[in-house]
Formats: sequence, C-alpha cells, structure tokens
Amino acid sequence: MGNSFSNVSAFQSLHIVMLGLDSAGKTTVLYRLKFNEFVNTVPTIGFNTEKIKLSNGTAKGISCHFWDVGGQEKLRPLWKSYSRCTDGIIYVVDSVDVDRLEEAKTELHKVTKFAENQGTPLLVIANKQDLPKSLPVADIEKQLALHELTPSTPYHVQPACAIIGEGLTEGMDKLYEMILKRRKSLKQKKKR
Ligand code: G3D
Ligand code: MG
Repeated sequence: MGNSFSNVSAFQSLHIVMLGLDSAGKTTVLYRLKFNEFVNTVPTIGFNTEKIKLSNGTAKGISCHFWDVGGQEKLRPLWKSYSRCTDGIIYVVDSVDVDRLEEAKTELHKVTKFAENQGTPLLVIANKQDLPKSLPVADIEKQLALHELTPSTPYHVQPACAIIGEGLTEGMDKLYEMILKRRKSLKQKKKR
C-alpha cells in the first residue's frame, strides 16, 4: 500500500492499441507478453486482439485488452478508429530500419493529432535492439521528433528486443504509470 499503484483495481482492464509500420515487431511484442515466449509471426492482415494479464513488474496482475493493428500502408487508415479513446498507445519502431524512420514519424504524428487521442499516453518501443546496426534510443527519439508531439501527450521511449522480451516489462510499467497519472488528473479536473 501507499505506492502510486495502490489506487487502481487489479481487475480493471486497460484498452491498449499497438501501432507501427509493418514488420516493426508489434505481433512479436503481443505474443511475447501473452505467452512469455517467442512466437513466429506472419504479416498481420487486419488485426490481432488478445486479453492479457500482465505477469511482471509493478503492473503485474493488471488486465489489458490489446489490439495489434496491421501496419501495411493499405491498413493504416484503420489506425484512426482502433486508436480512438484508448487508455494507451504503443508505437513499435524497428530500430534498424533507418530508411523508414521518417515514414514512422509521419504516421505517429498523424495518430497523436487525432482529437480523440489528445492526452493518451504513448509508449514508443525502440525494438530490435539486439541487432548490431540498431540506432540508440536517443537517436530514435530525435528522428521521430517526439519533442514536437502535442504537449498533452505523455510519452516514454523504451529500448527493447521483443524476441527475447527484454525491455517489455519496463515499458509496460512506464505506460501503466502514465495511464494512472492521466486518470488521476482527469478525476481531479472533474471534481473542480
Ligand atoms: P509486425 O507485427 O509489426 O508487422 P512482426 O512485425 O512481429 O511480424 O515481426 C516482423 C519480423 O521482425 C519477424 O521476423 C520477427 O521475428 C522480427 N522481430 C520482431 N522483434 C524482433 C527483435 O526484437 N529483434 C529481431 N532481431 N527481430 C525481431 P520474420 O523473419 O518472421 O519476418
Ligand atoms: Mg503483425
């Protein structure tokens, strides 16, 4: 008791959407969180959805309903409706795919600008950090121009390797922390 997490029921389910360009590693993240092991993926046509009870970290026991939406160009128009009014957005980036970072940036900024997404906490997963040519997190933060996001968007950038699960617990804990903070401030605003 007494920590910042004590005021949220472990039975509450959070609604989280996972976005990012195709092949960034979204589905690998999803099944790593669900089964705690590597699952070989195929390109997502449409979306995958899973209810997952987090099993590690400070957010352990929290239930999340994840929506993992395909990242191919023709599927990106779906992002608007899937990201609407969620508790949190996870944006997965391939840290090696330097040529498409600009595209990843444009798509991310589009999503955070939707009126329904104002203030929604954002977790950027800088994935594939196991690969030798992966860009460091600071460079990814810069290239995605995260400092230019709408000031109401709280964010955290997490280096990760989804195939072994490294960084995912830390990332989910940060996202959960931002979600709680937002809920608290919305509650206080309502009281005024
Ligand atoms: P997507 O759902 O974002 O489209 P996927 O991406 O989860 O399908 O992953 C795309 C490819 O990236 C997969 O390889 C997957 O194994 C790989 N991948 C995902 N995360 C990591 C990681 O952290 N490190 C490395 N090295 N590879 C990763 P294939 O070969 O099946 O295309
Ligand atoms: Mg996928």
